Amino acid sequence: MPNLSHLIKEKAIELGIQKIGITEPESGNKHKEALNTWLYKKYHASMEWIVKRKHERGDIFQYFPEVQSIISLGVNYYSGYTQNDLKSDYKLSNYAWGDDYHDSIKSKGFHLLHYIKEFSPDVKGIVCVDTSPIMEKPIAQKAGLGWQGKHTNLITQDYGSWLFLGAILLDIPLDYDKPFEDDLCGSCTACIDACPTQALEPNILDARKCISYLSIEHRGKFPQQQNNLHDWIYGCDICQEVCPWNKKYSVVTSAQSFQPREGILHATNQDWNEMNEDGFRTLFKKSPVKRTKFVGLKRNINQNNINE
Ligand code: B12
Ligand code: SF4
Ligand code: SF4
Repeated sequence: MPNLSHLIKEKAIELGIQKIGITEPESGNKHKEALNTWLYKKYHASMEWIVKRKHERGDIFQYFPEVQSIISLGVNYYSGYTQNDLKSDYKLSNYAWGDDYHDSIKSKGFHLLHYIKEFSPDVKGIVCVDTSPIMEKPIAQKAGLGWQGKHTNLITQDYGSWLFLGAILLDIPLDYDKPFEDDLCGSCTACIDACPTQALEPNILDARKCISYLSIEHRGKFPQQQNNLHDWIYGCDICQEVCPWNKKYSVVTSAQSFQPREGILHATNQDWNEMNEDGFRTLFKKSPVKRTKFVGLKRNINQNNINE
């Protein structure tokens, strides 16, 4: 009979998870230090929720003391469309064109946990997708999925970086995979050069300057020196669009739920400008765009109009 780690990987593929790796948790590592430095430099902008739970985010044992294994998951969301396929001049990040990934990946994670319980009924597990206080990118690197590019996102050799990440924390030991040791960015600096707001230093992002932060997480008016969203009304994909790994290795996902909604593809500038709260609610039902709320999206559209 194959061992549990092997069965988990087979089941994950069956569930539509393209990348999976298992790693042993460790505390007091270099990522904790990097997180603290990042926070000290105020690169987190107004994301106080990161500061509040920094001890857990920097040390997984503070979050789940019994953890013995971390299963890292990667799900491909590349739809095959580009920003040029949107009718309007406004741009909306491709991760938000379809259904909310938090729901679909959580559901896959819970299926997998349920499956593990068939073999190990007393196992304690936590399914994490984005919102748990853990560092999903360094975990994925340690579990062998790929490396953190200079734009800081996790890149894989077979899908590029258009992947959502998640993790399952378990209180049982499993077979651990080798970390991904190579940095396959080489001498490339395309992401750093293309970022219109100079938000990137190699491998480090200053969220205060990042359009993704400003358009999604920032609340209220924009600071004077950071009010150019460069046509983006939700998120920003520039540093990933220019990455040679995405240009060469993106694979169109088979998940229908990540395909762009018709209402997003076909909306004109006028449609965006005239959108009311009901229209927002209908178009973005079960979409990640809900995070910014109607007022946030309107603010972003208006700001782009001012800067035109
Ligand atoms: C906070 C957050 C943001 C913030 C800050 C982003 C950031 N880079 O930290 C904002 C709002 C800006 C953001 C934007 C986006 N995000 Co976000 N975000 C997160 C979140 C919740 C936490 C990330 C975190 O811990 N940041 C803290 C910093 C310190 O961590 P770090 O980036 O890993 O930093 C490392 C490096 O700086 C490194 N380092 C420091 N010095 C050096 C030097 C060298 C030489 C090296 C090699 C490394 C190194 O050390 C740090 C630790 O390893 C994660 C989910 C999660 N729970 O992990 C999603 C997550 C990272 N986001 C995600 C996505 C999709 C995005 C966007 C692409 C969305 C969009 N299109 O608009 C953008 C990408 C912007 C970008 N270039 O990073 C995905 C990334 C998937 C992937 N393939 O990597 C995640 C994993 C969510 C998910 N579950 O899928 N995000
Ligand atoms: S998401 Fe956009 S603004 Fe943020 S670092 Fe990447 S290119 Fe720059
Ligand atoms: S654009 Fe170049 S430097 Fe940036 S992440 Fe991709 S390969 Fe690395």
